Amino acid sequence: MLTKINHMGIAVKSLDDAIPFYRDNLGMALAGIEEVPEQKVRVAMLGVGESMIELLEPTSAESPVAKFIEKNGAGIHHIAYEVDDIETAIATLLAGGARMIDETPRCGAHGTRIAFIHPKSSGGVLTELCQAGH
Ligand code: CMX
Repeated sequence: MLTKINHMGIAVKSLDDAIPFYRDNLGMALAGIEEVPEQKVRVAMLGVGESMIELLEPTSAESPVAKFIEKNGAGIHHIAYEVDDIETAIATLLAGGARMIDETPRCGAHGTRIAFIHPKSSGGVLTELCQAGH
């Protein structure tokens, strides 16, 4: 069902403050910066091998990322696995009793379709399914 780790999401207060460490100190390639209004975040994708790091900056106090930072501070927010067929993956997880935040896919960054599994169903790790855009 899962084909690889697509990205790790890291909550940051400010992309401008966070990007230089990843780009300049760790030497990752900055693939792009994009606002995802539906998720109330601005994201920067940085490449590492065949995977990505997604830095997440909240654009509103109502953003799930703003709430996460308020409670935990900046840090690892979620892991995203790539799937070939997100509808089938969601159906399989629901059939297995998992609690889905999204029972239908929604739009993620860079044309992806995404769905989140509730951390209470996945050992306290917010988990994202991610299907590449067509
Ligand atoms: N990782 C692990 N646990 C998390 C979490 C995270 N990122 N965010 C919240 N939680 C925990 C909370 O700490 C809380 O735990 P306790 O009950 O033990 O205190 C629990 O989840 C439920 O919290 P809640 O108050 O019911 O719900 P929240 O309002 O905090 O929302 C969540 C939590 C996961 C449902 C919400 O953040 C969500 O819908 N996330 C999915 C969307 C998202 O995160 N978008 C941003 C990224 C977008 C992108 O990648 O493009």
